[in-house]
Amino acid sequence: MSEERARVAIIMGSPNDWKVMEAAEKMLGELEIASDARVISAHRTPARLLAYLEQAEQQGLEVVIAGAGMAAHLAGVTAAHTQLPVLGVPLPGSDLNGLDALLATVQMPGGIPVATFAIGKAGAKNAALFAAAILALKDPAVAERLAKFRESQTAGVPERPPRD
Ligand code: RP5
Repeated sequence: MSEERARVAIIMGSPNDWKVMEAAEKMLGELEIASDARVISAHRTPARLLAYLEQAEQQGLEVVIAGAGMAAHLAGVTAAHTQLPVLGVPLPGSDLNGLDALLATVQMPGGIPVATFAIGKAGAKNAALFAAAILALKDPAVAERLAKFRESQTAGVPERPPRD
């Protein structure tokens, strides 16, 4: 967590998830958005999850990115306990390569939504960009940095494929 007040929570079910979820922190950092990364499991540390969510809004958090693998309940349980937007990132690593987590995260029954992203690092990065887009609605400085990121990304795409 940077010294600035965190606006985006990045929670994950296991320390083993960090190698993927750090992509979210990195992307937010590039956009100068402070985040708070925590290991919180819906299964193994349910009390920690409730305690964290109880104080999330008071602490100034505006979006929660939740990454989990296997029977990935973290994003859904998080969404059940907060009205903050919850962005779910299904994580690979299981024998099913994250397809299990994708289905568990995306197949929320009607009533409690979880916005679900791609499996793995691409999902973690896009969840960060989506969090930025949410903040940008009311924060022109974030909107400007997001626009610059996209411009620079576009400029970085070559017109022809590389040849050896
Ligand atoms: C989930 O179970 C975690 O998000 C992790 O992706 C998966 C396996 O956890 P570990 O056994 O690697 O700690 O809750």
